[in-house]
Amino acid sequence: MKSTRLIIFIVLILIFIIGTTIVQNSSVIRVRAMKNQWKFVPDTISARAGQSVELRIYNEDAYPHGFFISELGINEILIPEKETIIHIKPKSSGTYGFYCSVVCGSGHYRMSGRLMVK
Ligand SMILES: [Cu+2]
Repeated sequence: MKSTRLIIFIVLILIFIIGTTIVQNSSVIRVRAMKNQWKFVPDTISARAGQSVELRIYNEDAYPHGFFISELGINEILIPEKETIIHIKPKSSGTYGFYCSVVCGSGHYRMSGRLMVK
């Protein structure tokens, strides 16, 4: 009976340690689509190859934008005045451009940035 409790205790400790490690390996990057400016801020973000990243992109505008990274197969709609969460895990290092993929107005074609993967 005592050994059963000890095993349960050890398993709980292991779950806690593994859970903490997973959380530390996934980083959060916050980006804003700036109101009426057709730009992402920051427009340069970075990550490590093989690392899971949670992109939290808040669209300040009252109309939708898009978030497109060709090489990673990402193309999401950024809902107006809401945060959109996108999970990425770039496998190899390099510079990946990201772009708005919804024709959103006069500044649409300059609405871009880059993801630097080391
Ligand atoms: Cu656009």
